Amino acid sequence: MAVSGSKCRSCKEPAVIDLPRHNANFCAEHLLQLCRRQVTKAIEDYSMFSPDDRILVAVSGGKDSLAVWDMLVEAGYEADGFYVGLGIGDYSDESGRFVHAFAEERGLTLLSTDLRSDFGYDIPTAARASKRVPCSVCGLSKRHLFDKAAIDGGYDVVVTGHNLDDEAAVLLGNVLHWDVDYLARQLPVLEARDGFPRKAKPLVRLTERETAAWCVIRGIDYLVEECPIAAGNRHLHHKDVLNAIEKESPSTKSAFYNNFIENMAPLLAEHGSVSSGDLQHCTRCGAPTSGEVCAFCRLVATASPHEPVPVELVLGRRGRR
Ligand code: Q46
Ligand code: ZN
Ligand code: ZN
Repeated sequence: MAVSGSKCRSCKEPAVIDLPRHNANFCAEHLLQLCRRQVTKAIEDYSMFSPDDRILVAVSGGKDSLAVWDMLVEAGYEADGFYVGLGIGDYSDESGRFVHAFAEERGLTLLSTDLRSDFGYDIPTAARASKRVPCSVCGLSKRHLFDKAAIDGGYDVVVTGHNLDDEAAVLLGNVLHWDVDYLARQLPVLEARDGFPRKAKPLVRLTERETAAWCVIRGIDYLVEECPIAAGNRHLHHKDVLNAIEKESPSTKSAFYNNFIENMAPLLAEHGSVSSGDLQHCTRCGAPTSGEVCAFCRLVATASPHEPVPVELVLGRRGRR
């Protein structure tokens, strides 16, 4: 990570990272300071939460979710973690170990659930049983379980580790398809409504390179390996496209995302505020749903009787997060 011969913009000591989008290099301490400032700005600008709020951080074992949990705890917020065991072979076993080690070493509260032990299925099996792409059943499962854990535990907000690269890639995908419903809801914070908790993404002003640097400097061990069934995920392709543009024209990525949030999102606000209709309680789990039984309970009913499918059988399929 060291940048030979270059100096930190703030203190002129040797730099450890160059950030072309800021047209500057930074030492370890000033990189941490930059990350803290950007996260504080995101929390304040978008009114994500206040110091009195109880926060539930969705943690996966990757750099972003552990970094955001670390940043919030360091800043004095009351933040607990929540981990979902997805049953994606060795990848899930490893990610669980990183999350548990992080929480134990710091004495933090970690809630967790496991799809296979608690609901009788895993992501490869659910994908096969429902004939859907893995990322679709995975996203549905995680959203439902994050929401339920937050509501049941009396948390004020669910925080996820989505960073600028993630959000810009999703935005590009939504723009390429002019998917107005998704665009209207692609915000750094979504207010609680219809029985769903508030959701916030404090890392939207940081790139994944910056969150990785945060973890290295802070001594956070995280799972470097990507999810094996993300291969072919179109968001990964969109990330590559944006990185190629960014290389030629630094700070385009942040301008693309930030100007959308500033200039376009307000125009879409009315579209996004349309209520999801008459929601009732799922007759099986009580979650808000437009039908009698929610999508998660329907997935459990389809996937849990199915014979377990090994992760190798779903490798390389296209997915959508
Ligand atoms: S874990 Fe799940 Fe991601 Fe793997 S199956 Fe797709 S959504 S890529 S964040
Ligand atoms: Zn410095
Ligand atoms: Zn349900």
